[in-house]
Amino acid sequence: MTTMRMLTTGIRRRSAVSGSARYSAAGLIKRGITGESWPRAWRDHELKSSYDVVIIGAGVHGLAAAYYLAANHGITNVAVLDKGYVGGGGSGRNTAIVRSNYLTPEGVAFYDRSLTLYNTMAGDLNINVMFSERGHLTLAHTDSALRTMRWRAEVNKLQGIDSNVIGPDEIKALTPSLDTSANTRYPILGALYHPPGGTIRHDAVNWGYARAANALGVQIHQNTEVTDIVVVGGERESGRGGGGRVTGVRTTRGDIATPIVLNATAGWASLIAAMAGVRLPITTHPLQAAVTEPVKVFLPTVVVSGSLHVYVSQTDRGELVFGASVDPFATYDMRGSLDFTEELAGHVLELMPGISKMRLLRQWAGLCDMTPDYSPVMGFTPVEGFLSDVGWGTYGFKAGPVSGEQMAECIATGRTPKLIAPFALERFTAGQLVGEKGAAAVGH
Ligand code: PYC
Repeated sequence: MTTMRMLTTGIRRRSAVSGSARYSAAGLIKRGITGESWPRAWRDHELKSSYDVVIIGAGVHGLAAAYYLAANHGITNVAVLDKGYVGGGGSGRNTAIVRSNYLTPEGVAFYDRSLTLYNTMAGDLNINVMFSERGHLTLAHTDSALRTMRWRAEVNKLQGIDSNVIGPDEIKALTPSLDTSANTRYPILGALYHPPGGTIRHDAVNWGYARAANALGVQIHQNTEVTDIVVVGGERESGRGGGGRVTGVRTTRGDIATPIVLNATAGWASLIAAMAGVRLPITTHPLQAAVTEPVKVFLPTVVVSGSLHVYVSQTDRGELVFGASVDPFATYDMRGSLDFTEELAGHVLELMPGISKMRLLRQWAGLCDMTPDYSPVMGFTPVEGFLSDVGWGTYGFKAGPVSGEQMAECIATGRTPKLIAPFALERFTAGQLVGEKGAAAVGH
């Protein structure tokens, strides 16, 4: 394996933005008084002809990987390429929910590390990420759903995660606007309650990582589309993804030589992997979301109903943000649809009939790369120097920090960290799936 070990100068944590006077409270007051504008959070650069690491995708995963490469491993000759803009893909289109109440021990440990990083992010990156640890309720409307919630609670508790099953009275006390009466089509029988879950401002997370990575010397190249990945040796032409070694990438702004390419894309992950001759077990589906007009705060928790295919939370601005399951067909199209809105509104009103007068303001969609076991594909691939951090389904945002941290370690040491070992591509041939479907936010 090509590794970056030779490039590291030992593990160290650096942050060029924390404590920087440019972003201090005094700086904020000064700018408020003088009207002076803020410095650019990240700079534009000419594309260099070579980098030690090229990361494809300037979303939370790619930016976090770049940041941790620089901050934890001293690897700064890194380019993050994106065909669009920073956080313009799934990282800016999600519903900003974070949690670690997964179903498998592997999933729980992994997402818990992400939550830990989210907890310290405001200080680490010196940016207000508006983390709101408001508690997360996954409602159960059937006996089988309740059984899954109990199962998850036990797996969670074994790993020290705060997560337990509560009944309708406790649910009502936590979230009075929910209809917990027995007179509904699908009465609420109980819920998995996960107090550490909540929401965080997704744009601030993207910008925080971008700014911090840039301050440490990483180059972020927006509007720079990768058109091919150069692999020498191997069997790329045969389409079997056998071997070979990465030597560079071709982009719409020129060619780059590099020994390491990290695929940190969402929506286009299988197309990028195919450029290196790697086949991924992924199908891509749109996921729609919607937001209402702002109203006074009344919904104190995140509410998810797998049976009704809906999750909802209220932003600090007062809007309700809703999501559902992915559209049931594979496409790269990101248009919203009236079908979705109608269905979503119907299900939300079954949960909270009191909000029937609220108006929907807008809806949007993002792309989700779904794997057969609802877990990601992380780590090395059969092509030397080509690594993957993909297959994030509808749960990619919450995994951004830990994925960046672990992929940076993987690249820097040339070894697969324990936390991501279960998510290797080989699991699909070895038959060792990490089945997380029961812990996806909604049924898919
Ligand atoms: O898995 O918690 C989740 C989630 C929320 C929105 C989409 N997925």
